[in-house]
Amino acid sequence: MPASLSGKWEMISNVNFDDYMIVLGISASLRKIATKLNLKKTIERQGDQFIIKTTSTFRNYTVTFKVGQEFNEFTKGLDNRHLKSLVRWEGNKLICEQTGEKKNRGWTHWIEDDKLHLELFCEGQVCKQVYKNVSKTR
Ligand code: ECB
Repeated sequence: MPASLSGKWEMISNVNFDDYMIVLGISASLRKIATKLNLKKTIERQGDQFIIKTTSTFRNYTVTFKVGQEFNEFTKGLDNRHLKSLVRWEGNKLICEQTGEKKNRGWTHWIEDDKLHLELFCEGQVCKQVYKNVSKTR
């Protein structure tokens, strides 16, 4: 079993988020707000189902899926696109491929040095975020 992604996490670094949002077509005014946010993640596992909540003072986004099972994703409040998404394990990395209008889109999560790492990628841009654990118990 790969290192557990479950728990509460708070962002400590965020590199190239603006360029990732630009390729998604996010407006300058929205990007200005978004780049200032301190994002948090809550990752829960219920059986073979994952629930990933991304929260902030501005907007929240939740995705629920089963590993290996394609699902319809609507990125409500983000770029508002409809995607066919598929999450799989590759070694200790949880990888999501998001098929839709934008090419080579998805994300990868893994644990390294007790930190939650996330790469958000789209059309050649990669945003790299690192989160520290803020769970009460882990
Ligand atoms: C939910 C807080 C983000 C609010 C930003 C608002 C507007 C910007 C619009 C689009 C930017 C694209 C992505 C925002 C970044 C984070 C949101 C979730 C990214 C994501 O797909 O996370 C995955 C992996 O943890 C689970 O959904």
